[in-house]
Amino acid sequence: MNHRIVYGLLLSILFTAASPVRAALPQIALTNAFPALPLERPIWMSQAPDGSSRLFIVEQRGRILIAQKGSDGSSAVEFLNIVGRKPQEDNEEGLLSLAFHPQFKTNGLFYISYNQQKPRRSVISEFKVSATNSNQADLASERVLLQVPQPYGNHKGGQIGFGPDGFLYIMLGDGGAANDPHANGQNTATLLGKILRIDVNTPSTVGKDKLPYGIPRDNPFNAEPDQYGVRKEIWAYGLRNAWRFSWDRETGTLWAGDVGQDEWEEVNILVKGGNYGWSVREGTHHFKPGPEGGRYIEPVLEYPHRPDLLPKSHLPNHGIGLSVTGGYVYRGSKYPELRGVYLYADYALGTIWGLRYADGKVVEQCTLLSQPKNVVSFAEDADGELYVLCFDDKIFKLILP
Ligand SMILES: [Ca+2]
Repeated sequence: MNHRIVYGLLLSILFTAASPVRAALPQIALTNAFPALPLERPIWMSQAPDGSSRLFIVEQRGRILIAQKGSDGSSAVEFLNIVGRKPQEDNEEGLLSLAFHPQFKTNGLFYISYNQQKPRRSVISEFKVSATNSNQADLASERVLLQVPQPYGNHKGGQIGFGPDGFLYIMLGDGGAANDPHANGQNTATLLGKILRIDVNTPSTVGKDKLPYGIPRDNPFNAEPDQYGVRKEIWAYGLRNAWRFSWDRETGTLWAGDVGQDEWEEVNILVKGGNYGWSVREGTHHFKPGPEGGRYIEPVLEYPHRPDLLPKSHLPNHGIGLSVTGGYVYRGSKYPELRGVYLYADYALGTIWGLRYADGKVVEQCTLLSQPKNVVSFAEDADGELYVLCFDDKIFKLILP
C-alpha cells in the first residue's frame, strides 16, 4: 500500500471520527401556563400521581401551591406554608423541591427538601396530606428523615425524587463557597457533593445509628465496613451542584446538569457508584490536585463560560453559558418531533438547548430557543409534557410554534 493511499485512509478515518453533531431539532416556544396566578420565585413543579390533574408548585420562600392542570391558575390554593421557618436565608437556600411517595394516592405521603439555620443545614422530611382536606398538608405530621450540616449558603442541591426502583434520591451540592474547600466531592465519608438513595419505608440501624430510613441493599457502598465511615446512603459522587436531575420515563436513564465553577458546565448521565470528578475535574478538565486516570465518568457534554474556551470542548459549536439547569427527555405525545430529545438550559443566559444521545454519544444538538429569562427549572406533567420555570415569577408551557 503506498503512502498516498495510507494517508487518504487516515484522513477518511479522522474525518469520520470528527464528523459534526447534527443540528436537526425543532425550535420551541413558551406560553404562560398560569396567567392568573401570581408567583414568587417558583422553583419546582410536579403533578400528583393520583389522577387528580393537580400541579404542585413550590415557591422558594416556603410555599407549595396547587393549580389545576389546564386552568389559568386563578383558582389555585395554598397546600403548604413554612415561610415562618425562614428556609431561605441565602440566594440558593429555601424550600427546594417536593416528591410524592409512589403510593401517594393511597397513603398521602410526600417529601420536601428545605434549609434551616442555627446550625445551617439541609432537611429532608416526610409529611402527610390532611385527613380532612386533600388540598392541605398536615404540618404536624412531619417526620424528619435526614438533616445534613451545611458549611456555606450556596450549592445546596436540594432536589429529591423517587426513582423507578421506588427509592428516594436526594441531591446535595458540595457544601458551597468556591473550589470545594473541604474537598467534599471525592470524600465518601460526607453526604455533600453526592446523590443519595434511601428507602423511606424501612427504618434501620447502621453501626450505632438508628436511622428513620433504610439503605437499599445494592447501594454501591453498602458493603463497606462501618469503621471506615463511608456513608452508605451514597449512590453517586463527585458532583458539584447537580441540582436538577430527571429519569427518562421510557428508558430509566438518570440525567443531570452539574453546575460548574469558573469555566465548564456539564450534562451527565448518572449511574450507580459513578464518580463524576468534582473537584479534581471540572467537566473533562483538570481542576484541583487529586488522582487522575480513568476513574471519572466523563460528562455527556460540556459547555464553557467563555467563547475562547469553545475550541477546547468536544462540542465546539455548542455555545456558552454560566450555570446549567438540567431538564427532561421529552416523552409527551403532543410533539412527536421532540420525542427522545433531552432538554436543558442555562440559568443565567436563558438559552434552552436540546440533544439526542445514542450509542454513548451526542448525535444531535442545537439551540431550541434563545430567550433572556433565568431558567431555574423544567417540570414534567403526568402526560410527559414539559414546562419551564423562570425567575421572572412565571411558569411557561413548552410548545412548538
Ligand atoms: Ca464532572
